[in-house]
Order: sequence, then C-alpha cells, then structure tokens
Amino acid sequence: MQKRALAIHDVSCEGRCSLTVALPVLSACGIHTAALPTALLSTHTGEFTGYSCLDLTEEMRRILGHWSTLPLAFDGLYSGFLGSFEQIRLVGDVLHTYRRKGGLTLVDPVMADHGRLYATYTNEMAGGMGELCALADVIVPNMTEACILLDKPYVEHPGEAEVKNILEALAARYDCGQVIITGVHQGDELGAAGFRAQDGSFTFAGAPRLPQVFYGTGDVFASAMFAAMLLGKATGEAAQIAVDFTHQAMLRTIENGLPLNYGVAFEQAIPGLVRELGLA
Ligand code: PXL
Repeated sequence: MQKRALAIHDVSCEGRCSLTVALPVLSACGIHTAALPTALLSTHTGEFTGYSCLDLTEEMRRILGHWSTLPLAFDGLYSGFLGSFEQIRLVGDVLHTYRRKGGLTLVDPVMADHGRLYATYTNEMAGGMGELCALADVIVPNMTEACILLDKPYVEHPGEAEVKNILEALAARYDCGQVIITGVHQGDELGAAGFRAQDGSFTFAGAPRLPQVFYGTGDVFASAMFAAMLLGKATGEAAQIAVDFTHQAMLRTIENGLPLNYGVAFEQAIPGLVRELGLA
C-alpha cells in the first residue's frame, strides 16, 4: 500500500527549505504527500533580509474546515516551521486527529539555529514548541533547539557525554520514543546523534565534515529521515541514509558553485536517496 503523509511547513518561495524540500523528497520516495502550509514567504528568514511573510493561520482553519468533511488519515505526519503562536494548538489538533493507527509523527521543532531564535519566532512560540514535541514519536532538533527545549544555555559543540545527557533529557521531558539531534560534531564527522527510549540505545550517523556553513540542511535531513522511517527503516539506518543524502547535496552545491544562502542542491542527490531506499 502506498504510504500517505502530511507535511506541515511554510512555503519559502526561494531558498530551498521547508515545503519546497519536503514535498519533492517525499514524492520521489513514492509517498503520497499532502501539504498544510503555515506561512508564505518570499525567501527563508535565515540568510536574507527584506523578505515578505504572510501568516496563514486563518487559511489553515479554512483548509481544516474543508478537510473535516473528507475521509482523510495519514500514515505519517511531519511538522516544521510555524507562522504564529496560535498554530501550535492548531497543528497539535491536526497531529492528533489525522494520524492513522500505528502512524508515525515526526516533529522538527524549527525555531532557531547557531544559538539564536529565527527572526519571526517569539519566546512564546519557542515555549509552545515543546507541546508539539510531546505529541511526537520522533523529534529532530538541532543543538540550539535542543537547548531551548531543555531551558538550558546554548552549548555549541558539547562532548559525547553531554550530547547523550541532552538526548536522554529530551526523551524524558517530552516523552518521545526517539530523539535525533542534528549538526553534531564527532571527530572529523558531522552528523546526527540519536537516542531510543525503548532500549536506552544511542546512535551516531555521520559523514565527513566540510568547511563551509550550509543553509537548509536540517530540512533536507529531516525530510529524508521521515521518508526512510515511513518506509520501514529502523531509526539508526534511516538517520545514516538521511545524513548521506544531506552530505551528497552539500557536495553537489559546492560543485555547482552556488551561493550557500539558496540552500543545498538536494535535487541532484535524489537519485542516490531513492537507490539507498531500494526503490530503484
Ligand atoms: O529551514 C528552516 C526554516 C524554514 N522556514 C523558514 C525559515 C527557516 C530557517 O531559517 O526561515 C521560513
């Protein structure tokens, strides 16, 4: 049976993040994907100034009003960047209502990076993100988001023992079966550190660290991770597939000589992802 997913993110018209990454990645993996857009922006807010931003909270209510008349349910729900504080409750209701029995909920608590909240996020919104994490099977914060979720001062590159403490603390506080922290350094590698509450096991999926600072890699990673898990891969394997996909996208970006604020060339890494997942 074809898997059915719902992706809840903004549309950043230019800059390769959120829905313009999630939809093509999930579709290429053979997953029937519906979209619930949270905001419409001219670009992402990370590396641009002067962008336009339309909060779609009211339109989401209209979309959900219509959906309530349809027989909709999803095997996988994946949320990310939100456009307003009110959307936390709204998205929480969606995660609750539209999840099929045995389904997978992945929450990316998108709100900050490099020790700072994104420009459109308030402290109130950041506080509310925890409520969504509490509804998830899997959360995939970066280190800044992990520290915010634990009310902890930001640590840029914690050691291995500290990463394990943070993973365990997140799983306990938000009652998540699996926690994956992205952007973790381990030796010469950059990757994703994971914890599985069921058996208390830790994982690390890495790839050689590149000197450049890329944009939008969190969404590329999370989209591939979500796709792999939805297609039945265990967390450790899914994380490695997603790290490799992200690494390939970064390499393609450099080869293409593109400015890094326009995101990574994940499009050209899709054939490799599809092969890794055994789909072609
Ligand atoms: O990649 C996360 C993200 C998603 N959407 C918007 C953003 C960001 C990060 O900056 O600005 C609009």
